[in-house]
Amino acid sequence: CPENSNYTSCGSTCPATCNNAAMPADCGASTCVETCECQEGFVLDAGKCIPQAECGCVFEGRLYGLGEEFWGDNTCTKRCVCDAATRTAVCRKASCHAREECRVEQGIQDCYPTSYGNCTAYGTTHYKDFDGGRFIFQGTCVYQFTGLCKKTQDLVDFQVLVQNGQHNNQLLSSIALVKVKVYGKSIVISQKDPNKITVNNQLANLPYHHKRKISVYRSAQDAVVETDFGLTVTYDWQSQVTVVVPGIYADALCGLCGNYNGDVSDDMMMKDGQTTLNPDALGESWKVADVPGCMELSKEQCPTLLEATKQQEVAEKGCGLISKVDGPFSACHALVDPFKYVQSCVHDFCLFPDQQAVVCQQISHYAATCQAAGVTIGNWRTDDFCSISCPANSHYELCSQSCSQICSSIYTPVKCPERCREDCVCDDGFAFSGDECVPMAQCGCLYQGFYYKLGETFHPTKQEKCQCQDNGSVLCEEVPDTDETECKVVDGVTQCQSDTLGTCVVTGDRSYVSFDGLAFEIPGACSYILTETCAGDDSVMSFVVKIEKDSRQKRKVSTVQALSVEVYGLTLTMARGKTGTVMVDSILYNLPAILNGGQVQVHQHGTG
Ligand SMILES: [Ca+2]
Repeated sequence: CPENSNYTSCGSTCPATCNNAAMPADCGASTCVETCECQEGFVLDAGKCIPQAECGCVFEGRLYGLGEEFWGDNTCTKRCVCDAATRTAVCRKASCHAREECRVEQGIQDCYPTSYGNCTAYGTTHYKDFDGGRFIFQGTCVYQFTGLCKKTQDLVDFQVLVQNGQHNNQLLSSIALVKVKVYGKSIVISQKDPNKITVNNQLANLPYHHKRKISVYRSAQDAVVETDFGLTVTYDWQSQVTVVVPGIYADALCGLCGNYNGDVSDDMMMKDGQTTLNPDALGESWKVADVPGCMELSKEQCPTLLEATKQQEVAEKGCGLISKVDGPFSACHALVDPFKYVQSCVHDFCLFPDQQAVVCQQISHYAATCQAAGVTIGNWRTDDFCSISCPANSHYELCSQSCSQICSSIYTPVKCPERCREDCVCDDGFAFSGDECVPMAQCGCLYQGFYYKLGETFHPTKQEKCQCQDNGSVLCEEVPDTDETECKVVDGVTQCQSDTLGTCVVTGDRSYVSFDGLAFEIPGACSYILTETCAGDDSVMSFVVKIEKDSRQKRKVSTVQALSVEVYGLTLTMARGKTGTVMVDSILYNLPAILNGGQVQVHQHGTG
């Protein structure tokens, strides 16, 4: 028998529940059944015996949970809450907003939006704001894409930030990072961590759920952040970000996406309320954070645009594909006018002629728009043009509507898309687990809203160490909470480590002291790996530290000429005689430098 119940050979056919009034009137007192009967003071609720005091409220014959909010009528004019103290429903007058209507969706009556606003940035980097305004902005700092500005009680506060990529001091083509701040969570989707996200700086697999308020999942090639109040943010880990907001946010938003008041003439409004025609001025006003070396310097005009247009319009493997009369998108031309898409494709090609990906992103944007409109498109990718390399055990499909081959669908329902999309689909017998296709039997675990791959270990709290095991079960054990172990989030992974640091020292011409204290001498004057993480251990962050000694000349000692650290895909070089600076890849930074969003910090300490 379940908890708080006992077996009886002759129990009531109508045991007491939280809603006794809903019991059939003809409950025969004379008949009895073999059953598990709730103990004294407990009643049956959803198959469990719970204390009677934990029962919810009965309102007009229906049972509601403690604290649950619901509509007390079917026209959404009476909002009720099941009061936990009195266990009765307390109702007040209420109504839907102007841009909402009262209806039933998936069995739930509520106020639902009648319209949605849509703001997109794609390519290098073309913005289309909520009211349809278009501009190009390529600033590489962190900017407010959109967010709530007119705060009211009814609207949930949120903020969406974006950052363009930057590479070797060249403006790179596209949005590289999207940050969604809502309900106290900061969710980052970044080019740097494909197929993953970070939640409050903690690296996480998809899907991720926070109560019933936020859910982040993968849909085709996109990460989708969805909230319970109708905000949807989509980013493809490459270049395209889309924010959809319900109509009640009209005229309450601000940022690069504009105010969403239906009037395009007051878009490109800077933070001080002035409108501008200069996207860089607009961007600068919505800057929320600096990144070392970041700037607003959009390349809007391309001097060779005419030539580029001529070349691309006829190119078999280029922008011309979009509008080609008998091409893969011909069925779409009537529904989605290709003109603007070809234009922005040619524009991006002109700015970045040596980056094929730029053209691919533009064509892919048109392809996705066509598919969203329900058009069947032809195959437009080839092995040597915009090919998608799918991970192991998966294959590319032009029109995929799959939503079942996802491990997490075992535990929580997965939204199936209405229309098909280009996607990498797991081969038969495989399912998507985090960022890879694994045999169905090797699916992972959902635990406290996070998804973990099979075998993955994690620390939900300082005192707990858990592992995802077979069949989705999670085994946790307590870890001794001693002062020597300190847990912290390192690159989004909670790591508990000893706070005693290992130290390895190189001094002078030839002296070395190893981590474990062995002193030895090597007089050589080459480049050496001082230390590096050895392959085979995924649990630690990988890095390499190298030293370069200058070739010994007569009567000169061979001192360390340069020290380089390779970590997080960056190469940091500190060179002799260049005090106060660090070379990051090929760019010289003045100290202190904060890199990769704070993952690497370089600062001067004493004279070093
Ligand atoms: Ca406007």
